[in-house]
Amino acid sequence: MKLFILTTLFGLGLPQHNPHFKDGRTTIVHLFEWRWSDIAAECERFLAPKGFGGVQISPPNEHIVLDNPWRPWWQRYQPISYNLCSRSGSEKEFIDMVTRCNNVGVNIYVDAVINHMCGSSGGEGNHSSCGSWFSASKKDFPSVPYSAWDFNVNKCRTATGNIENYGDIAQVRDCRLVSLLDLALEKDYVRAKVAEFMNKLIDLGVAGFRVDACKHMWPGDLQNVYGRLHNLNSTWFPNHSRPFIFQEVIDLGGEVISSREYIHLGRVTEFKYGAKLGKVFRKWQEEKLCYTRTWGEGWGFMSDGNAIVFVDNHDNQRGHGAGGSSIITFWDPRLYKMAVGYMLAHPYGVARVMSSYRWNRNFVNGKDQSDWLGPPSNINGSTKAVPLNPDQTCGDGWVCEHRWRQITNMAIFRNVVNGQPHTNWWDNQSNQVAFGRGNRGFIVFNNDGWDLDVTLNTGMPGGTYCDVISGQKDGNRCTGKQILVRNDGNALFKITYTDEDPFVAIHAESKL
Ligand code: AAO
Repeated sequence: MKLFILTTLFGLGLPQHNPHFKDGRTTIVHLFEWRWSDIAAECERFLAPKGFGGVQISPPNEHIVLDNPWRPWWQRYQPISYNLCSRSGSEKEFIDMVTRCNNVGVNIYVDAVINHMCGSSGGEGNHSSCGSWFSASKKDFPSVPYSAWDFNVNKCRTATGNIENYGDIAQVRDCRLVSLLDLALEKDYVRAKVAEFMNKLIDLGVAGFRVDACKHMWPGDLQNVYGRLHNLNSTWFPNHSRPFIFQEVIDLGGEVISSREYIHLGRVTEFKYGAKLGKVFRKWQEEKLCYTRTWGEGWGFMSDGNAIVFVDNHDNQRGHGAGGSSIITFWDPRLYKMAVGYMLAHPYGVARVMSSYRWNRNFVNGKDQSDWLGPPSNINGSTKAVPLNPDQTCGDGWVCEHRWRQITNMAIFRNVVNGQPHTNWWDNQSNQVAFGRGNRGFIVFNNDGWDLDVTLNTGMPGGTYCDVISGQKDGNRCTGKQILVRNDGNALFKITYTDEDPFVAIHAESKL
């Protein structure tokens, strides 16, 4: 417990580890491929009222535009310049989004692609989101400007110039990741250009960055770039606030580069989290939910104050990146709601919820041939708006997991129990578990193939509480299950294994 408090304080104590959430909010949502105008509206109409802390947005800078395959989502991971016009919108729309989200207390975190520019076979011309000319073969990007001098060429020792062996540290950092032209971040000029781009965003009001592909950059180079960053805009953040930095480093163990090399610089993506949680909820390899009593550092994850956690991300929900087939996504909604519910109930890490779009999957020999398909789009390739259905879910192929009642309500749960310890653990030595968060919240899961019917000590004050999974509190009644907590804190829970959602959660603000 002491260790928990210490690491939490330590983590938040490091300046670039603090997400600067407002008003006790705790959760980030990745609105993958959303347009800026839709995000601005979503901040005002949904994210702020429901207590979400911030949005991770897709890369806002100019990117390549590809015809073959047609407008893949991943074209945005191929920068052409640092102009702020992308598939999600113009600079004007970007500024409007940041302003409107900040004004309602929702932070914006930018996905910063600073390791590379476009692929080496990206051609020459104006196939870019703002129409800027570039030449991949000449490594010429006049809109930055970068020229051939600004890329790692002679430093890379592989015959192809690409990363061929993840066991060779220098190769991973000095050669091209999937042929993407690798910026020479050791050069003062490149560092200055990258920092100028990030500072422009900071000055406009963003709260921080998801830094893409950090494994492929030397920690010292990143430290130099981060050291050049401005403090956050004091219109919306306290004076002297440092930008929140969370770094994408895929470390499932067993590779020469470890996430530990980056934790002094900012938080790091804990990829083991979703990979393991997937195995637990799928009951693969003898995993059981009861083993998660020690979830967090006890499972070999990085320390709490350094971690950003997620059940799936935009890569591994479609077979890119890492984690493999254990990753649970919206395609398995029942398991997904439980896994996200577990993450949001548990105190470990800064949590990020994924918000996706549907695509037509096409598996051939276990591999999805359509994993490249971009967001719902119009004939001309422009991204579609996110329309709302009468029941407040999203239409036109946008999944909006963050609007699923169970997930929204668990994001609220996380806010209500913020700062409370993990308490009152119970398990049946199988896949039925329960735990509390001090006297502010309690959650019970039944992922076994039989019913749960048990009286548990919730640690909560006596009273009648609304389950926020099967429904929620609506005035002075519950729209779903009702849980009676006796004055001694005990309550009877019944969850049949056929329940639509076999878990129950109550918290201080769901009390009648
Ligand atoms: C596209 C095409 C390429 C083409 C390129 C250039 O697909 O064929 O060559 O354009 O023309 C995204 C897409 C890419 C796309 C790229 C650019 O995913 O398909 O390439 O945009 O448009 C590595 C990196 C990690 C990266 C991940 C995808 O370390 O940083 O690959 N993620 C980020 C973004 C991602 C983006 C980029 C980076 C590039 O989130 O969306 O790419 O900006 C091991 C290593 C990992 C490595 C994976 C790659 O993982 O550890 O570091 O990730 O391999 O597969 C087990 C192991 C695990 C291993 C895993 C592999 O689980 O335990 O360690 O297997 O599956």
